[in-house]
Amino acid sequence: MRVWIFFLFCLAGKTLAAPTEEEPVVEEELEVGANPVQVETGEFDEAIEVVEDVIAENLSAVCIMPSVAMQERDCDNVCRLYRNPCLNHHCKKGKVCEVDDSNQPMCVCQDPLTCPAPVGDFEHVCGTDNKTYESSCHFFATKCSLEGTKKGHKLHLDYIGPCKHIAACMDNELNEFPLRMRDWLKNVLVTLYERDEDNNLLTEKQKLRVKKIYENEKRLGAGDHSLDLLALDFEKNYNMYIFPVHWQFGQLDQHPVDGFLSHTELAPLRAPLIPMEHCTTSFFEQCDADQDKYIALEEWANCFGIKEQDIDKDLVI
Ligand SMILES: [Ca+2]
Ligand SMILES: [Ca+2]
Repeated sequence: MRVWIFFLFCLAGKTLAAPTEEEPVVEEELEVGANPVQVETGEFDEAIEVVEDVIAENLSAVCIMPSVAMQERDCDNVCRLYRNPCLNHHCKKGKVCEVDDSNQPMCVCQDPLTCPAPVGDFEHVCGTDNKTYESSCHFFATKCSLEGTKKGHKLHLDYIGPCKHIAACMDNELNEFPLRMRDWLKNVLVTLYERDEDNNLLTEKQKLRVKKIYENEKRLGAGDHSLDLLALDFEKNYNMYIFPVHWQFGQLDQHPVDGFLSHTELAPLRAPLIPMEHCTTSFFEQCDADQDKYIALEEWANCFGIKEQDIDKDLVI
């Protein structure tokens, strides 16, 4: 349980209300973590193809001014010659932009040697090949070099941190996992609601739904609750858990938004969790009831004990 709480704090520190210079966040006040998806998505977009196009924008701002005396209005035309074609050309993780013979930008695999050296062990990641990579940059660069091969297709980022022995998950432990995760999802949403002063954490629709949970006096507050209490609360206040479970699915189902979670879409939630919660992999494997490698909304909801009649696609949005 302590591990779970630690995980929440780790995430909380990163994003929940991204600290600004004007408004320092006092970490001790945080009771639950941020939505991990918002925290980590950028690190795991291994299979998400970025449209490799050049956005011709604001040339005068990015060009190299050929002459100090040149008027700004003349700059655009002249600067096209000087503009770096890679400047607005985005490549997916593991690739970098290079210019071809005709000065056109293209994405090529990054040489792992060009990745920044990791600051510490915490930057290491473990691949599904059970190999430790120095950083996610090294991992994705390696994966890119294997593109088109069976090995490359099967290689995914498994979890954050160096590879280590992950204890087998016992059946009773597997049953506990959704109890705590469900409670956590609810608490994350309530905290987002409380902190959403700028209206950018939740949509109006989502806010209305969370408001009901927030104002419900029977709500079990965030804390280190026993599994018995969590189970009892789920039984008594089942309705409060329906939206949080749907909401998390919606946060993950982004590439593409199709009602299914791929391995990559699930990664932002799985990868930080696996080293601390040894049942994570078993849990998500079990969720994929038909074993098609994708977790459908129905499978997801079922994993968290949501009844079939309460599964609602509209709640995901
Ligand atoms: Ca999807
Ligand atoms: Ca499935």
